[in-house]
Amino acid sequence: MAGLRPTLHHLNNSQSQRILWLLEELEIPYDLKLHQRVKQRAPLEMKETHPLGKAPQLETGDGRVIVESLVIAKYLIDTYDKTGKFKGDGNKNDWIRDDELCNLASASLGAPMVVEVIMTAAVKLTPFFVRPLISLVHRQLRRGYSGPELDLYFKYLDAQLGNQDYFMGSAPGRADFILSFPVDTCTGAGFIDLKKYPKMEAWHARCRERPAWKRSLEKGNGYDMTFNF
Ligand SMILES: N[C@@H](CCC(=O)N[C@@H](CS)C(=O)NCC(=O)O)C(=O)O
Repeated sequence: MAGLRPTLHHLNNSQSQRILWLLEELEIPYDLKLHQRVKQRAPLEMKETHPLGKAPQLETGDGRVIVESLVIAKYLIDTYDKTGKFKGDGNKNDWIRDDELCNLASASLGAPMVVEVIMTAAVKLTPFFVRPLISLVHRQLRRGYSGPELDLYFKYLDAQLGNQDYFMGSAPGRADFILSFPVDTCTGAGFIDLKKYPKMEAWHARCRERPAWKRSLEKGNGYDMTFNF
Protein backbone atom coordinates (compact mmCIF):
# COMPACT_ATOMS: atom_id res chain seq x y z
CA MET A 1 0.00 0.00 0.00
CA ALA A 2 2.77 2.44 0.96
CA GLY A 3 4.27 2.03 -2.53
CA LEU A 4 1.13 3.35 -4.18
CA ARG A 5 1.05 7.02 -5.10
CA PRO A 6 -2.02 8.86 -3.78
CA THR A 7 -3.75 11.75 -5.56
CA LEU A 8 -5.21 14.64 -3.57
CA HIS A 9 -8.22 16.40 -5.08
CA HIS A 10 -7.78 19.83 -3.61
CA LEU A 11 -10.08 22.87 -3.60
CA ASN A 12 -8.89 26.43 -3.12
CA ASN A 13 -9.86 28.22 0.13
CA SER A 14 -10.89 25.00 1.78
CA GLN A 15 -10.13 22.47 4.47
CA SER A 16 -8.16 20.31 2.04
CA GLN A 17 -5.26 22.72 2.68
CA ARG A 18 -4.56 20.78 5.87
CA ILE A 19 -4.30 17.52 3.91
CA LEU A 20 -1.91 19.18 1.47
CA TRP A 21 0.12 20.31 4.49
CA LEU A 22 0.17 16.74 5.87
CA LEU A 23 1.29 15.32 2.50
CA GLU A 24 4.16 17.81 2.47
CA GLU A 25 5.12 16.87 6.05
CA LEU A 26 5.16 13.19 5.09
CA GLU A 27 7.50 13.96 2.17
CA ILE A 28 6.01 11.22 0.01
CA PRO A 29 5.45 11.28 -3.74
CA TYR A 30 1.85 12.22 -4.55
CA ASP A 31 -0.19 13.76 -7.34
CA LEU A 32 -2.20 16.91 -6.90
CA LYS A 33 -5.34 17.82 -8.79
CA LEU A 34 -6.26 21.46 -8.18
CA HIS A 35 -9.94 22.42 -8.39
CA GLN A 36 -11.20 26.00 -8.36
CA ARG A 37 -14.34 27.18 -6.59
CA VAL A 38 -17.21 28.40 -8.77
CA LYS A 39 -19.44 30.95 -7.00
CA GLN A 40 -17.96 29.76 -3.68
CA ARG A 41 -18.93 26.12 -4.34
CA ALA A 42 -16.89 23.11 -5.45
CA PRO A 43 -16.94 22.69 -9.25
CA LEU A 44 -19.12 19.92 -10.71
CA GLU A 45 -16.04 18.01 -11.90
CA MET A 46 -15.43 16.98 -8.27
CA LYS A 47 -18.48 14.70 -8.57
CA GLU A 48 -16.64 12.68 -11.21
CA THR A 49 -14.45 11.16 -8.50
CA HIS A 50 -16.94 11.05 -5.60
CA PRO A 51 -20.74 11.55 -5.54
CA LEU A 52 -20.52 14.13 -2.73
CA GLY A 53 -18.31 16.32 -4.91
CA LYS A 54 -16.54 17.94 -1.97
CA ALA A 55 -12.92 18.48 -0.96
CA PRO A 56 -10.72 16.90 0.11
CA GLN A 57 -10.84 13.60 -1.76
CA LEU A 58 -7.90 11.22 -1.71
CA GLU A 59 -7.46 8.62 -4.46
CA THR A 60 -5.34 5.91 -2.93
CA GLY A 61 -3.68 4.61 -6.07
CA ASP A 62 -5.49 1.26 -5.89
CA GLY A 63 -8.78 2.73 -7.06
CA ARG A 64 -10.29 3.77 -3.74
CA VAL A 65 -11.48 7.32 -3.10
CA ILE A 66 -11.44 8.39 0.56
CA VAL A 67 -13.46 11.37 1.79
CA GLU A 68 -13.70 13.08 5.21
CA SER A 69 -10.58 14.91 6.37
CA LEU A 70 -10.22 12.96 9.63
CA VAL A 71 -10.22 9.65 7.79
CA ILE A 72 -7.90 10.86 5.03
CA ALA A 73 -5.42 12.14 7.63
CA LYS A 74 -5.60 8.86 9.55
CA TYR A 75 -5.08 6.84 6.37
CA LEU A 76 -2.07 8.91 5.31
CA ILE A 77 -0.39 8.76 8.73
CA ASP A 78 -1.14 5.04 9.23
CA THR A 79 0.10 4.19 5.74
CA TYR A 80 3.10 6.44 5.23
CA ASP A 81 4.41 7.57 8.65
CA LYS A 82 6.72 4.60 9.19
CA THR A 83 8.78 6.22 11.98
CA GLY A 84 5.74 7.32 13.99
CA LYS A 85 6.79 10.98 13.84
CA PHE A 86 3.19 12.20 13.45
CA LYS A 87 1.55 9.68 15.80
CA GLY A 88 2.09 11.58 19.06
CA ASP A 89 5.09 11.30 21.34
CA GLY A 90 3.62 9.03 23.98
CA ASN A 91 2.23 9.36 27.51
CA LYS A 92 -0.99 11.35 27.20
CA ASN A 93 -0.28 12.24 23.58
CA ASP A 94 -1.93 9.02 22.47
CA TRP A 95 -4.72 7.99 20.10
CA ILE A 96 -7.44 8.89 22.62
CA ARG A 97 -6.24 12.49 22.85
CA ASP A 98 -5.80 12.58 19.08
CA ASP A 99 -9.35 11.32 18.49
CA GLU A 100 -10.83 13.65 21.13
CA LEU A 101 -9.17 16.73 19.64
CA CYS A 102 -10.02 15.75 16.05
CA ASN A 103 -13.67 15.29 16.98
CA LEU A 104 -13.67 18.52 18.98
CA ALA A 105 -12.24 20.33 15.95
CA SER A 106 -14.88 18.95 13.60
CA ALA A 107 -18.06 18.48 15.58
CA SER A 108 -17.96 20.58 18.75
CA LEU A 109 -15.99 23.61 17.57
CA GLY A 110 -17.48 23.21 14.09
CA ALA A 111 -21.03 23.98 15.29
CA PRO A 112 -20.53 27.57 16.56
CA MET A 113 -18.07 28.19 13.72
CA VAL A 114 -20.68 27.25 11.11
CA VAL A 115 -23.22 29.56 12.78
CA GLU A 116 -20.71 32.40 12.38
CA VAL A 117 -19.96 31.44 8.76
CA ILE A 118 -23.66 31.32 7.84
CA MET A 119 -24.60 34.51 9.66
CA THR A 120 -21.62 36.41 8.24
CA ALA A 121 -22.64 35.31 4.75
CA ALA A 122 -26.31 36.11 5.44
CA VAL A 123 -25.47 39.68 6.50
CA LYS A 124 -23.36 40.21 3.37
CA LEU A 125 -25.80 38.63 0.94
CA THR A 126 -29.09 40.18 2.10
CA PRO A 127 -30.36 43.35 0.43
CA PHE A 128 -29.35 46.52 2.28
CA PHE A 129 -32.88 47.29 3.53
CA VAL A 130 -33.10 44.04 5.54
CA ARG A 131 -29.41 43.92 6.49
CA PRO A 132 -29.85 45.77 9.85
CA LEU A 133 -32.37 43.11 10.91
CA ILE A 134 -30.08 40.21 9.92
CA SER A 135 -27.15 41.96 11.63
CA LEU A 136 -29.22 42.21 14.80
CA VAL A 137 -30.01 38.48 14.69
CA HIS A 138 -26.31 37.77 14.08
CA ARG A 139 -25.25 39.90 17.07
CA GLN A 140 -27.78 38.15 19.31
CA LEU A 141 -26.65 34.72 18.19
CA ARG A 142 -23.02 35.71 18.71
CA ARG A 143 -23.75 37.09 22.19
CA GLY A 144 -25.89 34.17 23.31
CA TYR A 145 -24.29 31.19 21.55
CA SER A 146 -21.42 31.27 19.08
CA GLY A 147 -19.27 33.84 20.93
CA PRO A 148 -19.27 32.07 24.33
CA GLU A 149 -18.97 28.63 22.68
CA LEU A 150 -15.96 29.62 20.58
CA ASP A 151 -14.37 31.19 23.65
CA LEU A 152 -14.99 27.99 25.64
CA TYR A 153 -13.27 25.80 23.04
CA PHE A 154 -10.36 28.16 22.40
CA LYS A 155 -9.69 28.49 26.15
CA TYR A 156 -9.81 24.72 26.47
CA LEU A 157 -7.42 24.24 23.54
CA ASP A 158 -5.08 26.88 24.97
CA ALA A 159 -4.96 24.94 28.26
CA GLN A 160 -4.53 21.63 26.42
CA LEU A 161 -1.34 22.85 24.79
CA GLY A 162 0.29 23.35 28.19
CA ASN A 163 4.04 23.53 27.59
CA GLN A 164 3.91 21.48 24.39
CA ASP A 165 4.82 22.89 21.00
CA TYR A 166 2.02 20.92 19.34
CA PHE A 167 -1.16 19.21 20.52
CA MET A 168 0.44 15.80 20.01
CA GLY A 169 3.82 16.73 21.51
CA SER A 170 7.06 17.91 19.95
CA ALA A 171 5.84 17.34 16.38
CA PRO A 172 2.40 17.94 14.89
CA GLY A 173 0.01 14.98 14.85
CA ARG A 174 -3.33 14.38 13.18
CA ALA A 175 -5.05 16.66 15.74
CA ASP A 176 -2.75 19.56 14.79
CA PHE A 177 -3.43 19.15 11.06
CA ILE A 178 -7.18 18.86 11.65
CA LEU A 179 -7.36 21.78 14.10
CA SER A 180 -5.54 24.08 11.68
CA PHE A 181 -8.66 24.54 9.54
CA PRO A 182 -11.16 25.76 12.19
CA VAL A 183 -8.44 27.94 13.71
CA ASP A 184 -7.58 29.44 10.30
CA THR A 185 -11.28 30.03 9.64
CA CYS A 186 -12.06 31.60 13.02
CA THR A 187 -9.01 33.88 12.92
CA GLY A 188 -9.12 34.67 9.19
CA ALA A 189 -12.77 35.64 9.27
CA GLY A 190 -12.37 37.53 12.57
CA PHE A 191 -14.70 35.29 14.61
CA ILE A 192 -12.14 35.22 17.43
CA ASP A 193 -9.10 37.25 18.47
CA LEU A 194 -6.25 34.76 18.83
CA LYS A 195 -4.33 37.21 21.07
CA LYS A 196 -6.73 36.24 23.86
CA TYR A 197 -5.33 32.70 23.69
CA PRO A 198 -1.51 33.12 23.80
CA LYS A 199 -0.58 29.44 23.56
CA MET A 200 -2.90 28.98 20.61
CA GLU A 201 -1.43 32.08 19.00
CA ALA A 202 2.10 30.71 19.42
CA TRP A 203 1.00 27.27 18.11
CA HIS A 204 -0.63 28.86 15.07
CA ALA A 205 2.52 30.86 14.29
CA ARG A 206 4.66 27.74 14.83
CA CYS A 207 2.57 25.74 12.36
CA ARG A 208 2.77 28.51 9.78
CA GLU A 209 6.55 28.66 10.10
CA ARG A 210 6.95 25.01 9.14
CA PRO A 211 8.58 24.56 5.73
CA ALA A 212 5.95 21.93 4.84
CA TRP A 213 3.13 24.42 5.51
CA LYS A 214 4.84 27.01 3.32
CA ARG A 215 5.31 24.45 0.54
CA SER A 216 1.63 23.49 0.80
CA LEU A 217 0.66 27.12 0.21
CA GLU A 218 2.96 27.32 -2.83
CA LYS A 219 1.57 24.11 -4.31
CA GLY A 220 -2.09 24.91 -3.65
CA ASN A 221 -4.31 27.32 -5.55
CA GLY A 222 -5.07 29.84 -2.82
CA TYR A 223 -6.05 29.77 0.84
CA ASP A 224 -7.96 32.93 1.68
CA MET A 225 -10.07 32.40 4.80
CA THR A 226 -11.13 36.03 5.23
CA PHE A 227 -14.64 35.44 3.82
CA ASN A 228 -14.43 38.64 1.80
CA PHE A 229 -16.91 37.69 -0.86
N1 LIG B 1 -16.68 16.65 6.47
C1 LIG B 1 -15.95 16.85 5.25
C2 LIG B 1 -16.35 18.22 4.71
C3 LIG B 1 -16.07 18.38 3.24
C4 LIG B 1 -16.50 19.78 2.80
O1 LIG B 1 -17.61 20.24 3.13
N2 LIG B 1 -15.62 20.45 2.05
C5 LIG B 1 -15.89 21.79 1.62
C6 LIG B 1 -14.59 22.58 1.58
S1 LIG B 1 -14.22 23.37 3.12
C7 LIG B 1 -16.41 21.80 0.19
O2 LIG B 1 -16.01 20.99 -0.62
N3 LIG B 1 -17.26 22.78 -0.11
C8 LIG B 1 -17.70 23.08 -1.43
C9 LIG B 1 -19.13 22.70 -1.68
O3 LIG B 1 -19.77 22.11 -0.79
O4 LIG B 1 -19.60 23.00 -2.76
C10 LIG B 1 -14.44 16.73 5.53
O5 LIG B 1 -14.07 16.67 6.70
O6 LIG B 1 -13.63 16.63 4.61
